[in-house]
Amino acid sequence: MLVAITREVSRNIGQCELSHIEREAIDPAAAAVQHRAYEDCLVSLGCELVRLPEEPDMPDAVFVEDTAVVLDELAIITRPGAVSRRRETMAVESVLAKYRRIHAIQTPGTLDGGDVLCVGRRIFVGLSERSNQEAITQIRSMLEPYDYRVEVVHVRDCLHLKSAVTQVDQGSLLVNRNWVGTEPFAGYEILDVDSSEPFGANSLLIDDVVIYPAAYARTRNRLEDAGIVVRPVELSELAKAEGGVTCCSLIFHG
Ligand code: CIR
Repeated sequence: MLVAITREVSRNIGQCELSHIEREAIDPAAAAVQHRAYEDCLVSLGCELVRLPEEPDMPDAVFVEDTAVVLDELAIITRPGAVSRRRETMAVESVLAKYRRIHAIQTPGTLDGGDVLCVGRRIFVGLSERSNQEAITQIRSMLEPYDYRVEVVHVRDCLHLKSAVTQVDQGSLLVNRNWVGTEPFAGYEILDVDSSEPFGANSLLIDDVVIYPAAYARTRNRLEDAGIVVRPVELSELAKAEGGVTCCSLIFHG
């Protein structure tokens, strides 16, 4: 059974961190409606939801992906790169402790889960504005005993590794080459986002279905032309907080 941890949209999401887009007014109620539809989509694909309550003083808490990395053998609680987000990990750790042995990134390491792309036994970790080499060294010592290969990937001009690259089927990755080089991903088929949709590389693969933002119709056509089954979701309001489809859940085998 798949479990999906989610967290309700903060009423103060308008005070979220922003790095690469201009601040626009965010309607928390509209964001919550979109988030609910996203959760419904997860349920329709077989996930059992564990919903954490809204946190007025944690504007970015809906983006639970950044608080942990969950593998079959263990969970790593992150130490988010943005100081304002550090307290978000506590509630997520309480849930994950029921399912996994817990490890945690220690200071001076910083890591956002959005920088960790797991493809089978290969764990690609983005060296980004949020995640540093110290955290990568810690992850390596946590995971190599379990036979994972941890690989560093440099990202530029975007928030996280998974802003630039995600998995869309067993052997294929969806990539924005302006934000990440493809050299670390030799051996995978590379699908490029449409150049007019730079934020379109963030997709969420569940079994053999890709949850994907409705806004990126051209890239979606490319995915469908490649035989990939796509479930569009409207996430325009959360996109104003620099959020995408991976960042709103933590999905793992329960
Ligand atoms: C932040 O800057 O931390 C949030 N406003 C957005 C986080 C998005 N997280 C993700 O894509 N994994």
